[in-house]
Order: sequence, then C-alpha cells, then structure tokens
Amino acid sequence: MASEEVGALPDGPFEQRADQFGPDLRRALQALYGARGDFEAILARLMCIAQSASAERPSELRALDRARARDPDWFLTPDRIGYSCYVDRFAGDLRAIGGRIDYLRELGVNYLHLLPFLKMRPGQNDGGFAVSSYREVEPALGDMADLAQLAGQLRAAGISLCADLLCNHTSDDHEWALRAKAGEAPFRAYYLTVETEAETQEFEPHLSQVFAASAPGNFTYCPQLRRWVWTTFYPYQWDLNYANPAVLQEMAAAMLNLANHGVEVFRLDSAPFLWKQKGSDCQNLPQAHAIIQALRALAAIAAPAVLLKAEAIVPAAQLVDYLGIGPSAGKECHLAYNTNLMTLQWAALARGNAELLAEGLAAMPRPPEHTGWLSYVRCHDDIGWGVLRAGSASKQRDWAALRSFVSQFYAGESENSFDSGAVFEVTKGQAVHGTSGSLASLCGLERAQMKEDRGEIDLAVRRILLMTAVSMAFGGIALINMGDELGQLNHAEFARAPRFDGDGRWLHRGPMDWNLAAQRHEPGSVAARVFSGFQAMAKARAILPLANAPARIEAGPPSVLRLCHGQNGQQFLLLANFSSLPTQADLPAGRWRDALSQESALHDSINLEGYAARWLLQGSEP
Ligand code: OTU
Repeated sequence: MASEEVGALPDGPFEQRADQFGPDLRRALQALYGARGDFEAILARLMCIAQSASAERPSELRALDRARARDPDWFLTPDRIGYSCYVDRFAGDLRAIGGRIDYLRELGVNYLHLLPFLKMRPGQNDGGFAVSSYREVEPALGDMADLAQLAGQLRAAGISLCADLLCNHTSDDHEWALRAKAGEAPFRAYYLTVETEAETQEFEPHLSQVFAASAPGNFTYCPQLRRWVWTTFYPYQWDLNYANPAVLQEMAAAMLNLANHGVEVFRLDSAPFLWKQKGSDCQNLPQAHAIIQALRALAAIAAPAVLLKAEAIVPAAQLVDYLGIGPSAGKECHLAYNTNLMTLQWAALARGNAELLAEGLAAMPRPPEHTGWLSYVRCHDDIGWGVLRAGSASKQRDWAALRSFVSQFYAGESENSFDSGAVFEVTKGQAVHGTSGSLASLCGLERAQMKEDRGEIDLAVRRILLMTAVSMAFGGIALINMGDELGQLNHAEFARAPRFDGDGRWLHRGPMDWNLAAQRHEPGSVAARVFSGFQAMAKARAILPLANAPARIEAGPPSVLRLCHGQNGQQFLLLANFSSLPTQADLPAGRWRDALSQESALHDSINLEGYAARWLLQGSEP
C-alpha cells in the first residue's frame, strides 16, 4: 500500500501515537482508578482495545486520520455548517439519507448530526436515547454496513458524520441490563444501584431532576434486581457505573467501532452526569471530565480523525471546562454546545434587549486553542432555561425572575408574546424547566400565518433570520436543526400522540416537510425567504474572519448586539437588533461593506430595521 506509506510519517503509526497520548490516558485513568491494585492491567486492557481498533481501521479512514493530523483545526473554519435530523423523519432510513445529500449541499452543510440510530428499546425509548445495542443499527433504519456506506458517501461529499455516543446510560433491555436482571454479578456491576429506598434519599436531596414532571426522582425500583437503579432520565434509561473499569472499556470499544464505520464526531450525550458522588449534585465532577479525557486519548491513539463534542446543558461557568482547561487544554472535547449563547439569545428576543446577551457572552471564557463552540438556536430538545443563573453573566440579577419570564413568554402567555411554544416538564413549585417549539413557531410564524397577517409574517421571518445570523456569526460550527431552514412549524399531532408518552419535545420533532422544501424555489414564499437567507449566510460565512469566539462583544444601543471578529487585518462586525423597532447604530471608524447584500461604502452609522441583522466587513477584499 504505497500511498499509505507516503503519508504515514506525520502522525505516525499506532505505537507513535500511543507514546504521544498514552500519558494523557494514564493521567485520566489515575483520577478514576489510581487507587486500585489492578491499575496497570486496566490501562493495558484499554491500550489493547485501542490497538485492535487501530488495526481494524479501514484504509480510507487512515487516510482521513493523516489529513486531519496535518490540519488539526479543520473543523473551525468559518465554512462549517452543521445540520441535525432524525434519520426516519428526514429521509426514512440510512440509505435514503444518501439521496438527500444534494439538498444538504445546496444549503451549505458539511457536518451532519444524525440523532440516535442505534438499536433502540421497543416502545418508549426517548427518541432513540435508550440504546439496546451499541453495535447494531436500529433494524428499521438499516444495518452497520449501511452506516459505513453512508458515512463514505457523506465523506466523499465533504460532509462529516456526527453520531451520539450514549455514554451515560443504556436502555433497560440492553444485553448488559438483561444479564444483570438475570442475576449475573459482573453485569450488575455495570450499573449504579442501591438496596433501599432510604439509600436513594441519601443522594436525592442534592440532585436535580431532568424530567421532573414525567419521571420524577433519580432512581427506579427494579423487582428482578430487588434494588433501586440510578435513572437520571427516564426509568428505562439505566445510568452506567464508571467506577467499574469494564464500563469504560465497553464504551471505548463501542466508540472506536463506530469510528471505524465512519463516524467522525461523537456527541457525548449527558456528559455532565457520568460520575456520581454522595453529597454532590453528581454533575460536572472531576471524574466525569476524566472519563471524557480517557475517551479523547483513546480516540487520539486509535482513530485520530475523530472529534468529541460535549452535550453539557450546564451554566456558562461550568461549560468551558468540557473543552479542557488549564493542564487539560486540548485534551478533552473539541467542541461543546454553546447553550449559553442559545438561551441568552432567546431571552434577548423576548425582552427586545441585547444587554444581558452581550454581557453574558462577554463574560464567557474563550475556548482553548484547537477547540470551538457548536452554535445553535434550536435542537431536538427543549430550550433549557436552567442554565440562566449566576455565572451566565457577570452582574447580579434576579435569575429566577428572568427564567419564569422567558418560560411564560415562550408559552405564549405574556402580553407581548408572539410565539406558539409550550412549557416542558414544569412541576408544581419548580416553576421553570424548558420550552418546546420549532424555531419558526417560537419566532411567531405560526400565529402570524394563522392570522394571515402579512406584516406579522414578515416580522417572524426577520426574527428567524436574526437568531440564525447571530448564531452563525459567533464562530465554531453553526448548527441548523432540521426544518428550521424552511420555517417549519410545530407538529401538534406528535405532541399529543400517545406513543410519545406526553414528552412535549415532540412538538418540534415533526417529519421533514418535503412539500415545504419544494417551495424553497418559489420566490416570495416564506420557505424561499428563510431557505435563501440561511443559504446566503452559510455561503457568506465562509469568507468571514471568524475566530473560535468573538474578539469583542457589547450592546449599543440597548437593543443591538455588537459582536466583532478581527483576523489578518480584516474586521467583521455583526449588528443585530433584537427589538421590533428600527434603530440607529454607530459604526466604528472606517468604511464598511455588507457581506450579505454587498452594499458598500457604509460609514459613521447605519439604520437597522426592527429585527435586522447585518454582517459588515472592513479591510482587505477577500
Ligand atoms: C440529552 O438531553 C438528550 O439530548 C435528550 O434528548 C435525552 O432525552 C437525554 O439526554 C437523555 O439521553 O440534560 O445533558 O431537558 O435537554 O435531557 C443531558 C431535556 C440533558 C434535555 C436533557 C439533556
């Protein structure tokens, strides 16, 4: 294999990478299993897993490993546009996704997150987030060969495939859970269980509740085990016990097997919850970070092209830690969802004011080198308001009041509400959790279309484009949630369907509306306005001098977010007016041009229509 040998030097063979990243693996494992007598054996076993994965890695993926080693910041270029969707609702099955690549390319997408597609629990399965096997695709969606084939097709089209790694829990019908229930001691040790209800109460008071209304509490009694199983999420999602090194070994092997089928980016689901410790809230513990760092080192050794992305819905103060800080910089995740940007943007839109948004973003620590944010305005989950709390911005605020304001606002309950969203998982006494709804419905399109009010439809479209313009201008990968590029509305039928068991997030998980997609070429239609707006931004973004976070962020006037990036003598300025009223914003000295409309010779100040977002460039022409 001459071609392999030519490129083999820069990142070197397995042994070289093992030498380079082995110490990181050792350090991470020490934080987890350092006190154990069999520590060296645990390390050796993981190295063995990495070695066999590396040996099995197909040659095209080894070529990718080499290319990525030459260009480690490949995922941080401003042309990175992501898209996330469910396989069945976007295309039908994995094979059929191949037939939609042209659509994705038309939009400018080069990163595709397919929501869980591995074998899932029959019946209730939290949209596939209850995995029954890490080594099989859900039969209705295809098989592992289809996965590898699709990944190859996507790669050939310049699209990187991202998949979830359900690392915190398995389904209660996963083989490990079944064998645990059957009484096999080694598998019982895969899960976190306690014997009595009284013991659960030693943890509960310190823990938060994710599905507080529909799945209260963090433990579920299992009659077969005659014990209480730790279930942070739904009762059928059993939390794994990483204090048992066998669990880390299984998860590492599962990840590397998927990587060898072409998955390039792993979304580490529920990353904050990986380690539990009595007396703590069992989130963001140092050991949870150590587990991720171990997975990172193993990927670097066995499948170096692979990226890790943290799904950590935590306040800003804890968020950047997932990108690796201090001595761990560059040794944890490459990417993390920028949930702070997302929630603060929605709060700004509700309040018609950008000051808190600017303040919150300015206070955020910068991502370390070679890491970046995943910016998004909507995803398959609710907007979790819980992250808006002390640490989200520098000044003291009444965060609880803000959380209930936004929650009510997006449930359409405030005087000025324009949206058709719904509260998610609200319980008595705990006023706020999250909001469900599609981007378009939350931006007012649904109500406006119902009223057939052209003026309001126009405002809603502007809000959609404003929210997207801000997220796309922040830096890192900008992610579009399926259907948002067309202004797709809520799917009320799903929200009511008994098979989804009252989980309100199905409100915005409707099937892709391909009829609406067909309208994207009909000038003047809402679909065309939204789609072409997204497309133009995706295209224009490629030449913006975006770093992995803005250089300066401020508000002025109060409704306008000003966000600047500057690189190689080129300056970029985003001006985003979160108010429905027009306003005027000062421009920094010099002559500016609009990167989207190409309007040139702008200087001194600029008029911003209600909900207008402008992308302005200064300096050398591209
Ligand atoms: C993640 O979610 C997934 O994105 C959800 O779709 C799953 O239901 C869940 O894990 C279990 O697998 O807190 O950090 O508020 O934002 O459950 C993990 C609801 C999470 C989600 C929350 C989230």
